[in-house]
Amino acid sequence: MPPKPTYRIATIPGDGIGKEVIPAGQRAVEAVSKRHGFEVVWDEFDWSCERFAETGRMMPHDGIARVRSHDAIFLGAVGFPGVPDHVSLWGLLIPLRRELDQYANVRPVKLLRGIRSPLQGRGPEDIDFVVVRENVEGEYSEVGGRVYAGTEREAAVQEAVFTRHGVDRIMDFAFGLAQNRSRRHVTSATKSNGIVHTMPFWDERFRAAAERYPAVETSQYHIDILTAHFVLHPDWFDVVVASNLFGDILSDLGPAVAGSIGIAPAANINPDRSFPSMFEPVHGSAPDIAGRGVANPVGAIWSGAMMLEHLGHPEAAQELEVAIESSLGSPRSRTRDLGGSADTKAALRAVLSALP
Ligand code: GGG
Repeated sequence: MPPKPTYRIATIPGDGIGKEVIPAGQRAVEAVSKRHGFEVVWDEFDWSCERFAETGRMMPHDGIARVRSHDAIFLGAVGFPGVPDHVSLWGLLIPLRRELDQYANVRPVKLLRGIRSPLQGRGPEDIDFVVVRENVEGEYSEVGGRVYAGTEREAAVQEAVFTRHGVDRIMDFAFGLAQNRSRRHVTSATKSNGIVHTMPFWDERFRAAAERYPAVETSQYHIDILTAHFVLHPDWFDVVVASNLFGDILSDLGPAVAGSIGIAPAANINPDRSFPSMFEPVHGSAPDIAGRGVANPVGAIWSGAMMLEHLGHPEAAQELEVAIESSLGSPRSRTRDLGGSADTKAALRAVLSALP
């Protein structure tokens, strides 16, 4: 008998509810791994704001080298009161995404059966799209600085960086994804009326990509009206391609119209597979509910499903997604953000017991 494939996954629970939802995601992945004949070995790293308080660093100097040869990374949440948010993000999440060249952040938005959208009259057939966020450049940039700090003349300058290489490859990723979906449509998020250099360039590269994918239909909207369309016409969208900042904002708004950010998954993908990809729920560390055992584990479990798909186990991933959806049918299996009464453990148990 051939040996079972074994995957080494680096887990970084991180901060706040990350520590509560990642163990739930691990249990769910293990449950399907048995049925699908592969094994998962977890290496846990305590990189977090707590570690920062003890050592002055979110992760050790050689942190990237320590996770570079894993098959994937499973991350919880980053950020906690006491450490400035830009310090925690630039000390952990952003270096991981950049140094492992995870340039495509894929964030599905789907209204699952059993969940009520806050939008009146909208059902699962109306909300099913994917936000593809450029993940390693754009508005998230270290270029800039402060001058005349602490004086009346103080000024802060922040440069956005959009390269042809970076924009073209995220466009190709988004169009490639759309080409394999039934609706074959890509919407670009822009702001080329106000942002006078980078966004007209983004639009130009979007048009160039559209020519390479004649089977895919396109639309583009300025980000301001696009947010309104997310609420008023979520059924217009299939794949939405956006810069780093716009994609971050849209991928919180999207899950909100699909019922809760607590269920939203994300994959930070290195498409050429020269580095491990990283899977994380979209939500943050939620300090207001951390430590109470009431966080929604679905975002982490669904991110685990995306990881299994990436590792080459689409059937296992599909089983998990179906189990998530069927578990959400009963209010007793849903956490409070979804109007239910379950705690994290009960919500996990419901997913596990919905597996075949
Ligand atoms: N699990 C995702 C997380 O912790 N996100 C924190 C956050 O603020 N991220 C900002 C970003 O993704 O750009």
